[in-house]
Amino acid sequence: KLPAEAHPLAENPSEIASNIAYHARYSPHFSPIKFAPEQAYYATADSVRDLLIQRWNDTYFHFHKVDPKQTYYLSMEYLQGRALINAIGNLGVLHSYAEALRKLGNKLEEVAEKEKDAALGNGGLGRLASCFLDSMATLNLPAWGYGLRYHYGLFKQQICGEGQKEVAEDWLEMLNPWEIVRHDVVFPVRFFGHVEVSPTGFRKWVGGEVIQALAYDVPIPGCKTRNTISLRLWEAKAGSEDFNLFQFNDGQYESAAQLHSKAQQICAVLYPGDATENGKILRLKQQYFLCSASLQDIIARFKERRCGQDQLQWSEFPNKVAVQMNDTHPTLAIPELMRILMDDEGLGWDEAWDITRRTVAYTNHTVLPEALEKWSLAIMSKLLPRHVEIIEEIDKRFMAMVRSTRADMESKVSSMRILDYSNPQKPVIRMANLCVVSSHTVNGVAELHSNILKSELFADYVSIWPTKFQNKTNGITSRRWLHFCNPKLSSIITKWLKTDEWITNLDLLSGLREFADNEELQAEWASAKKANKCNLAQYVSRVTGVSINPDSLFDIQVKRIHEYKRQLLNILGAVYRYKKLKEMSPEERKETTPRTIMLGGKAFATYTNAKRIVKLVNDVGAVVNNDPEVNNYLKVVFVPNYNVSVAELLIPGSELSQHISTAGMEASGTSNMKFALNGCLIIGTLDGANVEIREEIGEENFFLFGAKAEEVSRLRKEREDGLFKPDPRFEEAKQLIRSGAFGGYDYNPLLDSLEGDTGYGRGDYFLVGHDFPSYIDAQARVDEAYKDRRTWLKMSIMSTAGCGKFSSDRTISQYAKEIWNIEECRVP
Ligand code: DL6
Repeated sequence: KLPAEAHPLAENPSEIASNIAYHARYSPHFSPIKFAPEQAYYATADSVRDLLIQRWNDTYFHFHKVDPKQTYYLSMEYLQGRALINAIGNLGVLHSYAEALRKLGNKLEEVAEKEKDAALGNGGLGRLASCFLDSMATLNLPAWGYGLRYHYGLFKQQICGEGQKEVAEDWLEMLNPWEIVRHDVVFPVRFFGHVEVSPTGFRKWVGGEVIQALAYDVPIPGCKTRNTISLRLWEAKAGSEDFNLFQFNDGQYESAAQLHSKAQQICAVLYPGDATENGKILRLKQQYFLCSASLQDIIARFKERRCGQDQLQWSEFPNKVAVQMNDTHPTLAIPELMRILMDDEGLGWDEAWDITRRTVAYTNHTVLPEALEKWSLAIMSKLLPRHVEIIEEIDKRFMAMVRSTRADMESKVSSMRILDYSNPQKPVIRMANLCVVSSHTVNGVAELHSNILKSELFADYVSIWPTKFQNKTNGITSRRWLHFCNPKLSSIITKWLKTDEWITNLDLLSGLREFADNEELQAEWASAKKANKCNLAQYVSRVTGVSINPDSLFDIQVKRIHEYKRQLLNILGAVYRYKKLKEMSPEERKETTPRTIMLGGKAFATYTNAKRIVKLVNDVGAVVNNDPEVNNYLKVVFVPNYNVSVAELLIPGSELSQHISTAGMEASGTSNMKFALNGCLIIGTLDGANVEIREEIGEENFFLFGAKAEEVSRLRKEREDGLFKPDPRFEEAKQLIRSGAFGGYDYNPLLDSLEGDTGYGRGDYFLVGHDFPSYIDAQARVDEAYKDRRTWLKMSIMSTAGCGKFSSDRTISQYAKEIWNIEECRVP
């Protein structure tokens, strides 16, 4: 029986329980018969929303009154995960809610599990955006996130006999209690059409199809503050006037609602396939939809805050607005801002360009050539004819500037310019070049990556604009990635540091160093880890049916499946380990360190080799886990459907994690930071943020192997020239797979991609063969180190203690000071 209803802003457990009961009764989403965890989840979320809304409104009004310079973060991806624990944790009412639910006969963890992950992203780039929002709110920064409200986020991964199967993930199926639709915030977004020129030469984009962008806002509560900012997700809609009632009544149902169906396509799916021209147009539509709606909104706010002024001072705009483009996906913000300023607001080119340049900044997240976006000029001209004129003008002026100021760079102009006519039949627009030319600041996401940008990818631009390029090493939020997901370790840290201030000042973790040798701390640390491992073992058994030994070393690699991330190196290592175990006597086996190797991650649906890797891991697991001779010493498990919530379970239970990309290829990585923060040791290459993590935690606490970034091109050349001599251990591992030991699937094409001389693939472009022996040696060092429990625990404590730098609060403070020039605006 539910208790009587209470005040919506209740903060003590009894009142909260009544408030949850109120929502169960008066905002029901289910039949009024039971109050099982699912019903309890929706009623609890509604109750938390009551707490959030007042703070959210206060924040909005405070920003409106103070009118500070604001940052707008434009991203096609956000990997928010679940919101409930994060919200009540940041609001400081987690224990009260747990108690309230207990009074109602439910457990908070079970209720929280009913929430679907908001997976509006693919991997690190989207999760970074979500960590950044948490930090912006916590640091009281005047900031907003903008994105798209995809109906189907990242697919659900199922594992079957053929390997990975993708299933649509309908995260909005049962209503999203964390969003509020703002029916008053709607902007028209045009596609196709043509440019009209007036007799005075004024250019205007007209015709085509016009879709409405409708705002859905998601609250982002800061930790230990009232500030609650917004993530505004755009939904595409057609109006009732676009519905042709005459045609409908005439039985022409499809054509009657044509624009509605076009609108629906825009936000239907995250990363729709782009192999066809239709697919390409749809992706470009998504990007433009985000940019246009967001900029119209930003400009409307700029005007609203100046209403009553005689004349708008457009030169003030960059003093009030910072737009950060999360990779090149929102690049169209540049020509869109130019278009609005010139065509709608009547500014001249020079003024519009000055404003645009002072407003936008660009973060690069990859150096992989295939991930650097290029759009066909033909497609862009069809969809966005006015923007193409603007892009062509930017390109023309850029070339003229280089030629007039840097005659010595004439030979570089064709590779630096925005338009690429190297194939005159199919010219393309290079989005990264457009970003670099138009932004006031360009940044990489770890020191090594930013240096590669400066010395290789963007080197020519550096010689023109030496101060434009910066580094902003990525970070993660300590709230979600330690305090909430690992409450046991969090309490131990608070106890030993005698404060919980570390949650918002992660540098304080360094205070753990002085206790790293302390036996009492080590015992508590070990017991938290053991409890987390047992929890993880239960989960693995539930989702895979494989039972794993919580006393074995838990070794985890979870991330998108990609050849450069080298899950193949991991699985070849596992195969080698299996072979060696098989060759040992039973006595010898008993001397080894038992291991459970877990891999997880999604392969892009059309990426064949990545899907083969997923299948191989599963096939190897099926043999190893069922081999009674070795399965006490080795298990190989593929954890399906890796997402934020699964990561929150895996990371606290990890002891070793693999960050083993070919050096120079992983821009930063952020899961490396999450694992290290949770006391997990890293085996890794000198790549991305691994370099800085190793510096911070101490090289003695990091299992390093592999080629260095500066050696990679020479090694590739040697490989090409047939000078590479493979290590016999590498050959053994491949041979065992080729022999069919792991089932009848033909893995030869996958393994051939690791050979230099078959003409297949890129001839071990990712240097798996070169790094294999040093990887196996590093794994042997891991096995030895694990046998010495006290040393291992000390290394684990030192890892956590060294992670202060990797707080996204630090990263965001640096963006605020060094790129956005914005300041704290705390709600009183
Ligand atoms: O910066 C966030 C994240 C990095 O940690 C990863 O190293 C990097 O691979 C990822 N980049 C992308 C690139 N996508 N595009 N375009 O996801 O960014």
